[in-house]
Amino acid sequence: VPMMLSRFRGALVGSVLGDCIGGEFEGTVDVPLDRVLQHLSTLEDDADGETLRYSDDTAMMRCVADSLLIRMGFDERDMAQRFAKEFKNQPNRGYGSGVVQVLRKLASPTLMDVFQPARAQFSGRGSFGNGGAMRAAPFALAFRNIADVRKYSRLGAMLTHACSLGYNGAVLQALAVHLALQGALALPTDFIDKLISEMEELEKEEAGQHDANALNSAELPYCSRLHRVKELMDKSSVSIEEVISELGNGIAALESVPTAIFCALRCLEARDGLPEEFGGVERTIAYSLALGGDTDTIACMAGAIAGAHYGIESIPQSWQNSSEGVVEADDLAERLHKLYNLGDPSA
Ligand code: F2R
Ligand code: MG
Ligand code: MG
Repeated sequence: VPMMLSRFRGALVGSVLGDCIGGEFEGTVDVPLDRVLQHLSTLEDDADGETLRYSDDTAMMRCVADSLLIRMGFDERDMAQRFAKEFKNQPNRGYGSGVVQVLRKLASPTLMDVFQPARAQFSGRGSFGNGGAMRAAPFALAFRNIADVRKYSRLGAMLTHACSLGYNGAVLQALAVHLALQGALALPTDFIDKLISEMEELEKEEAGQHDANALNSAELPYCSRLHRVKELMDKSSVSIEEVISELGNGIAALESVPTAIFCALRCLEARDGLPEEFGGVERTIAYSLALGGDTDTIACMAGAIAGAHYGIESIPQSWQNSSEGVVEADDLAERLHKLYNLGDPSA
C-alpha cells in the first residue's frame, strides 16, 4: 500500500505524463495499439529521446496548484490572474479555441467579477469543455474534507467553464482523485457507487437549471454515464469501439471524465495486448491513448487517478525523464502534501 506522500506525487506526475505522452495522438480518430506501444517504447531510451512537451492541461494544473499553495486555500482572483498570466506568457500550449477569450479577459485589471468572462462564453451558455476537469487534481490534494474538494473544484472550474456540464465534470474528476488517494480503488464497485451517489446529489440539486440540451444529454448526465461505466466494468471483454460509443472520447467533459475513470478502473488488472511488465499507471495511460480522440486530456485525468492509487514508485524513471514539467509537478505534490497535513487536526 503506497504512503500518502507517494500517492500525492503519483497523482500529479501521472497527470503530467498523461498530458505529455498523450499529446502525440490528440485528435487522432483511430489509434492502433501497436502505434501506442511504439510511441511508449521511445520513452525507454532517454539518452537521445526528445523531451515531450506539456500542453494547456499541465499549464493550468500548475496554476491551480501554485495558487492553492500560495494562498493556502482557494482565492478566485489569484487563480484567475495566474491563468491569465500563464496564457499571456505561453499562449501556444494548445488551449481550447473558446477558452482563450476568457483568458484574455481575465488579464484585465479592471475586471470586477472574475466569473463573468466564463459566463459570457458560447452565447451565455458557458463552456462544457473538459478544461476545468483536466486541471482539477490539485483540489483533491489541497483539501482533506470531501465537501471542500467538491466546493472549490467547482468554483475553480467556473473561472472558465460556466456550463454545469463543464464544472460538474471537474468536480467528478477531483472526487475521483480524492477517493483514489484514500485507497478507495481497492474496492472498485464501492468506488464507482460512491461517485454515482456524489453526482446524484450534485445533479439533482441543479435539475431543471442545468444545461443538458447542450449535449442532448440525459436528465442526470454524469450519473447516467457512471452507470454505463459500471455496466462496462461488469463485462469480461469490452472493445475500444464500445468504450467510445458508450462513454465518448471527446473534448466535452461529459465525453471524457467518465471515460478517464473507466480507463483507471479497467486497468486495475493486466490487460490483453499490453506488456506484462507494465505497472498500473503505464497500463492506464497506454489504454487511454488507444481510445484516440482527446488523448492528452483523457490520459492526464486517468493518469492522475491511477497515480493516486499506485503511487510514484509505480512510475518508471524512464517515463519520468521523458517529459517536461515532471520535476515541478513532483515538487508541487510534496508542497500540497504539507498543506494537506496542516489541515489534519490529529497531526
Ligand atoms: N484544444 C485542444 N485541442 C485541439 C487543438 C489543439 C491542438 N493540439 C493544436 O495543434 O492546436 N486541447 C485542449 O482543449 C481541451 C480543453 O478545452 P477547454 O479548456 O474546455 O476549452 P473551451 O474552448 O472552453 O472548450 C473546448 C471546445 O469545446 C466546444 N464547446 C465547449 N462548450 C461549448 C458550448 N457551450 N457550445 C458549443 N461548443 C462548445 C468548443 O468547440 C470549444 O472550443 C483539452 O482537450 C485540451 O487538451
Ligand atoms: Mg491539452
Ligand atoms: Mg486535450
